[in-house]
Amino acid sequence: REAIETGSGTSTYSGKVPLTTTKSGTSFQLTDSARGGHKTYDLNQGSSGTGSLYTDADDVWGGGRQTAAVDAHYGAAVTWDFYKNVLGRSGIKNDGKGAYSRVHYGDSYVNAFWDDDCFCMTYGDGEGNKNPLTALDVAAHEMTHGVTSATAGLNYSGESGGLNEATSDIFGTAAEFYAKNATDAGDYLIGEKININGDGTPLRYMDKPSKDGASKDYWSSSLGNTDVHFSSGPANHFYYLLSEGSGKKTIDGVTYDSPTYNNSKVTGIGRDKATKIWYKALTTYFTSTTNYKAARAGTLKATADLYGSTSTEYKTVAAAWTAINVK
Ligand code: ASN
Ligand code: ZN
Ligand code: CA
Repeated sequence: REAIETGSGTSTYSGKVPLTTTKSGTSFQLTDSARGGHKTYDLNQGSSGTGSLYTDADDVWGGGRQTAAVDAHYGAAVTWDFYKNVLGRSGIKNDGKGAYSRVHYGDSYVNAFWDDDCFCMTYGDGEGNKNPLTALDVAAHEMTHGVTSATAGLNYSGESGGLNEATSDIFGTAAEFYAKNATDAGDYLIGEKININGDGTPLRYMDKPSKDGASKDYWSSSLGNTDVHFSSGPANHFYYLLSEGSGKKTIDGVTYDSPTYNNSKVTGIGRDKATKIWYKALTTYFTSTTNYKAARAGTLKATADLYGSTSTEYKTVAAAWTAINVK
């Protein structure tokens, strides 16, 4: 007999968190039956197969090999809840079914990824196996690759690839804010918890993407020739501007300073509306070949559907695209 249980865990990056588990016989496993049966497995430094499903005797998780699994299982649950409660989507394919996570991939592997073939997320342990890539925004970023694949199917190269990457950063960030986790508060930074640069700086910045030294702040005709993790910059910047507006702003202790291409002033409409607009565009108007110009048109249509074509929201979406040089 199996029953849905509420356990708890001590994570790497999110403090002490609740975990939804399943009791099987006398032990508990990382199977989230409240969220489509999403499971978390230990690859134990391997790089293929499914690994072993995590089990525990008392449903209090963490320590040793369990710690990264706590982050991954919690991150998948938060992302599931974000999609369900904010966007009305039930799972990656909107079919109520869970996926699975694999942690402890490889040796000193400094990345995490979504794979359409296994329909799963995988996390490395970082340099020296010391900083697993399991932070909340990273988990939501990877899971969102599954959502993009199941919806618009944005091709992972050229401008559509940048929009694919930005979609993962956008909902990764929205999910992080949604979590209201006291240890990993929401911000417009990507991967700020995983110390991927060794100096505490985040992987990416949405207010001014060029702060990472490689991402673009604005659209240009050569944008499609840059790596998708850098051509995402202008769309991340669009989302920040649409949410919070241009110029200086401090949110929960983090100071942002967002420039615009034409020195225009953008007044944000708030993150919740920006998130709903991007989601409606992604699931209604974006296709595999959507480029930046088509993304402007698609988000404007989505905004007209949601708020009307004479709304402040509509005008601000137009202004935010113009502010990243998409006319
Ligand atoms: N972590 C990377 C990403 O999700 C993996 C990749 O390059 N696809 O974008
Ligand atoms: Zn990605
Ligand atoms: Ca973040």
